[in-house]
Amino acid sequence: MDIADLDEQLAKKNLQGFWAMERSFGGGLKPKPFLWKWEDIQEALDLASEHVPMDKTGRRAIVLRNPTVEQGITDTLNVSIQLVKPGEVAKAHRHVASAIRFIIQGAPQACTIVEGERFPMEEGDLVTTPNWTWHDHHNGSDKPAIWLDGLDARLVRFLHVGFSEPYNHERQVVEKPDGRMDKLLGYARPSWMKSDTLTPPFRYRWTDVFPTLSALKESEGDPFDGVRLQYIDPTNGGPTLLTFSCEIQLLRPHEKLRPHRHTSSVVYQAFRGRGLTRVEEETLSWERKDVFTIPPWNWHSHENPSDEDAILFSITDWPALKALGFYREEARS
Ligand code: GTQ
Ligand code: FE2
Repeated sequence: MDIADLDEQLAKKNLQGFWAMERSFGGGLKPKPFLWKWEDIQEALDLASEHVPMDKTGRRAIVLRNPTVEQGITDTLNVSIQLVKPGEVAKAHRHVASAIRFIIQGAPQACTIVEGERFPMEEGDLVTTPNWTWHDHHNGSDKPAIWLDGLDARLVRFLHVGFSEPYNHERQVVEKPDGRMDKLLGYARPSWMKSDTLTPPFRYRWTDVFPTLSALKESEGDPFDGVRLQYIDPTNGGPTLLTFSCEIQLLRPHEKLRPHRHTSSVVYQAFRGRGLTRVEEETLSWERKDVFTIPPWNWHSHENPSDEDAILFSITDWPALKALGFYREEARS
């Protein structure tokens, strides 16, 4: 019997010789870097705003579709840009996938209600809706509310753990006072309370984050990521969420950072200014609000060739990779 005959016989019994397996790492599609220009996203939002009613899906979101991954933007993360018109409600639900909102255009009257508490959404704020927390979005302002949604939905789907549930009303009752979570997670904490969520929902105000970033402007910073902050889980000082981390970095005028690579994927949105990110053979040239992605184990480096500060917001799956023992990084010597 030759090996081809054996392979055929094994296949009939749903068996396969190890010698016949696809041996390349990962196989299939190889994720590539990709950049979306804000003007294309804005145009899509304008069209969706005109033609897609909120009751169509309950979320008016434009998904950033990286053609080199099976779905979504990386093999673990999903990113969309969501728009809620004045007076609209994106109805309440919850799911295993954790989500974050990084606000592109907001107002004090726009908010996400998470677990019965209002979290206002103003430009530059980050609001989390962690694993299995109820959430609905409202826009009580007179301009569209627009934000970047980041979710670990790709990872969740791969593992077939995508439980989700609609709420029994369009909106949650606001049963907690504004700013409750801020107070509970301050420097002095109630000794008797136990959290009823895996990770607390939280609003990281831009007006708190920006002063920290500015105060560190003269410091050396990280050789690869410059002056970078991580949004921490206030209950344990760990990453923003169990599966992914949110980060923000400032690139000073004419700053050129060193190249490195890591097994985690990153999705960036330019929040202020412009710059260049070299990824393997490509140069991604980004301006305000553009979104781009760096795949695992791709050499990359950032540069701000302009005379103004540049600020990059990012989400990255290193917490999931570290938890599983899959995280590695390497600096170019
Ligand atoms: O706003 O709850 O972009 O559940 C994808 C899934 C947004 C949301 C998305 C979601 C949401
Ligand atoms: Fe959701």
